[in-house]
Amino acid sequence: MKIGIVCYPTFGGSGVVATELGKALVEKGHQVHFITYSQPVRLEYFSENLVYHEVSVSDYPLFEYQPYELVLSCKLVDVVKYEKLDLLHVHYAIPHASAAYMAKQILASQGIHIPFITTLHGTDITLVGKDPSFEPAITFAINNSDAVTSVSESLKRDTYNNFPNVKKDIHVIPNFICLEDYQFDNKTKCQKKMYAPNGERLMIHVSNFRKVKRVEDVLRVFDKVRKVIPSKLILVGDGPERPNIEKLCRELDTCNDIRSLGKIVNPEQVLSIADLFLLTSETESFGLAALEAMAAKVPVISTNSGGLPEVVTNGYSGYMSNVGDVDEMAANAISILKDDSVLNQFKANAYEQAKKFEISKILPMYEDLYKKVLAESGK
Ligand code: GMT
Repeated sequence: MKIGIVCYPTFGGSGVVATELGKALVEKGHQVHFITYSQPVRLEYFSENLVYHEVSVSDYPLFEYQPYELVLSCKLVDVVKYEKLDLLHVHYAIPHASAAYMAKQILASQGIHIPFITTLHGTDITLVGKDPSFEPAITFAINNSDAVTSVSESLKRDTYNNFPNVKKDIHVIPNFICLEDYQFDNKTKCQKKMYAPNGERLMIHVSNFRKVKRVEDVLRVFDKVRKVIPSKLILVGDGPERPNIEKLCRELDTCNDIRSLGKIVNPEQVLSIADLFLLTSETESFGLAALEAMAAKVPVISTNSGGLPEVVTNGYSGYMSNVGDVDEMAANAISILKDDSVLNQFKANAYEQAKKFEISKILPMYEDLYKKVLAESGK
C-alpha cells in the first residue's frame, strides 16, 4: 500500500506513535509518505520506501495567523495525486482530520478518490476538543473520516461523551512498543552511577511539562520518597511548566537530588537505568511514556486517570492512585523501592506487561483496517 501519514512532528506521543507506525509499515513492505511541517523527531531511518514531504507555510504580512490547515490540505492534494497514494492516515484530529477532509473533497472534484483514517490521541478530544468553538469542526471531521481509531477504550468513551453528535464507529487500537529498541548491554553511554553515584534509587519522569502532567506532583512524591529512601530523580523533556517546577525544586530544597536532561529523542537508554517511573497526570488517554518505561523494565507509579488503567496493571507493573494523592503515590513508591527483591519482581512484571503492546501484535490491526477501508472505498 502507499500510505500518507500526517502528524505533529514534535516530541508529543502522537508524533512518536505515527513515526514508529510509519517505520514499521515500511519494514512490512509498504510505501510511506510523511507529510508534516518539519522532519518528525524520531524519523532517523532510511529506506527507498520512506518519503518525507515538508509542508511550508509562507509568510505574508496580511496574515496575522498563517493558514496552516489550508496549506496542509493543498500539500495533501499534491502528494496524493503525484505519488498516487492509496490512503491517508492522520494523527490528532485538530486540524489534521479537517485538512484531510478538504483534500479529499478537492481530489474528488478531480475524479480522484482518497479515503482517510483519523486516529484520536487524547488532548485533541479531552482538552482542546473541549473548547466548544471547535466542536462542530471536530464532529464533522470525525463523522466524515472513512475510519476512526482511538488509542484506548477510555478515549473512545471521552469522544462520545464530549462530542454527542459523533456517530462514527470508533476502533480502539492501542499504542505499541518495539521491545527490540530496549535491548542494551552494560556498556551503554548512559550509566546509573552518573546520576545515582552512591547507590541511591533512581526515579524518572518524562513529559512535555504541560499543566496536564502535574509535574509538581512528581516533585512532591519524590520529596516524600527521598526522605525515607536515598533517591535521585531524572527529569526528561521540557515545556511551559518548567519555571514553576524549578521554583518548587528550590522551595522543597530538592535541586541537588534532581537532574534535568531536557528533550531526548530516544529516551530508551536513560529509562533503562531507572528504578521507577512517575506519571502524575491529570489525564492521559493512554500514557505512552508509561509503556516506554515498562519496556525498559521500569515499574510505574501513576494516576488512575483516562487510559492509564488499560496500560498499567495495579499492584503488578506498578501502582495507580487518584489524581493529586501524592501521599499514596509516595507510599506505593516506597513499598516497591525499599526491597531489592520486590523491586526486581516489579521490574520483571513491568516488562511482561509491556509485551502485551509489542508492535507485532498491534501493527496488523492497522493493516487490517487499511485493507477494510480500501475495500469499502472500492480501491
Ligand atoms: O498531550 C500530550 O501529552 C501529547 C499528546 C500527543 O498528542 O502527542 O499525547 C497524547 O497522545 C499520546 C499518544 O497516543 C498518549 O500516549 C498520551 O496519553 C496523550 N496525552 C494525553 O492524553 C494528555
